[in-house]
Amino acid sequence: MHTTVGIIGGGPAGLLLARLLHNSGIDCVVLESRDRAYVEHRQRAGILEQSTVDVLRSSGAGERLDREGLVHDGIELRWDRKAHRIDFPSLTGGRRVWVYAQTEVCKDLIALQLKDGAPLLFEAQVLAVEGATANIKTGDRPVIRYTHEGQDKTLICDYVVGCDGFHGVARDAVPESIKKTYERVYPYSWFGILADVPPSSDELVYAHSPRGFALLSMRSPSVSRLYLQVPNGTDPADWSDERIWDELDARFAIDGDWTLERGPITSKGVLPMRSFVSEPMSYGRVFLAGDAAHIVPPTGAKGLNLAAADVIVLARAFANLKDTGSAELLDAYSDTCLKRVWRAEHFSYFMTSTLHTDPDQSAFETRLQISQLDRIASSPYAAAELAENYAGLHIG
Ligand code: RFL
Ligand code: PHB
Repeated sequence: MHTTVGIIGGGPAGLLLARLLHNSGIDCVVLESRDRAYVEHRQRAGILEQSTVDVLRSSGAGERLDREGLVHDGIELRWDRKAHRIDFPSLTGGRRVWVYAQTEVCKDLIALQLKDGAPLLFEAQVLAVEGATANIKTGDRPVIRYTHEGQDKTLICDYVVGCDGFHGVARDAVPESIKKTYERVYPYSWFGILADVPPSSDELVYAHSPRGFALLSMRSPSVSRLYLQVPNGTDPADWSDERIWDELDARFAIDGDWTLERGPITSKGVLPMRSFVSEPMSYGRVFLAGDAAHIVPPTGAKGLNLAAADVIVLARAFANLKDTGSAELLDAYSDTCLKRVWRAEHFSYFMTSTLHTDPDQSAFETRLQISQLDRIASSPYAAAELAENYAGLHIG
């Protein structure tokens, strides 16, 4: 089998790239190791930036998002038993964010792809990418080796895009001699729950507390998504529903009128936190996009949006190659993306380290966090810096 662009991974990055290439008349094949139900139900991100919403709409995947997505104009920060709202449109020249879960983005893109898009193979496990060469101009074609329906197969590609997440194989195509990785593993995790109860706030609430961080988010007007900072290695089985609600109550507590509504918990899971970047994001005819190239801790809600931004740049570069014969944009792909990636890495690190309590944290460091939060509440410039980063920067 031969294709122009072989895409490894059918998460948001791979599925969106396939849609954008299809719309530009460029053929591709998507190889996804999991089955369809798994990809459609994997509980992950929940916030879409304006630019992610724009690309989903313009690519034809925005219909249900426009019907069911919740538009949010701000977030609330809590600390020291106080609450402060950050208003995005007034601080960013009109930008806002959408609550629409990654599971729903994937369902919409998969439905479109199976209706009229390029081939999307589930349970196709990629073993390796072979023949990536440093020279994009040579005729050498990379080959994807994979297994499907119990057989070993090969896919010959003009280009390969690794959208196979942090644990994927595509990153191995970049030789160790030129690869540089940067990493930070955090000394805490997030314990996430879904609960059948209307969210107790119209907007997301990010809470700093002496007991650790908590986040109130949502999936719909009737489903809440909540997170608690917990020690690494926490077993969800050790947390009864009552203990979870009591801990959330304690961390969100403010002076004044506010109640956290409780309801049946339908899912529990623990998520470790990591910052990671692998440079460069391309080697010869192989490109990396999304979590395959970089990971952020979820406190800034950037993971899914970074993946979307990468594939927008990449799809534009492939379209330019098709239309003009120039590989200039493809050559610039890694540098173009890394500028935005490092900004998001910094913002995600900033949100994480400002709002969480490190197990070894000193009283001095806690006072610095409080002082930083006070500054955001008292200065429109500090608030605008947060709002711009959260609602999404235009870089690349
Ligand atoms: P994905 O979504 O990981 O998709 C990669 C896809 O590649 C497949 N795959 C392979 N296919 C074929 N052959 C192989 N050898 C393969 N190896 C892997 C996988 O099955 C998968 O379908 O990466 P992508 O597309 O780059 O999208 C990125 C986002 O998923 C990610 O940034 C965010 O979801 C991060 N993230 C969160 N971000 C937030 O902003 N808020 C969150 O609450 C949040 N929760 C999460 C998360 C990431 C998580 N992971 C990866 C551990 C919760 C979790 C559990
Ligand atoms: C979510 O709804 O899952 C969510 C929202 C905001 C974040 C992280 C996760 O920063």
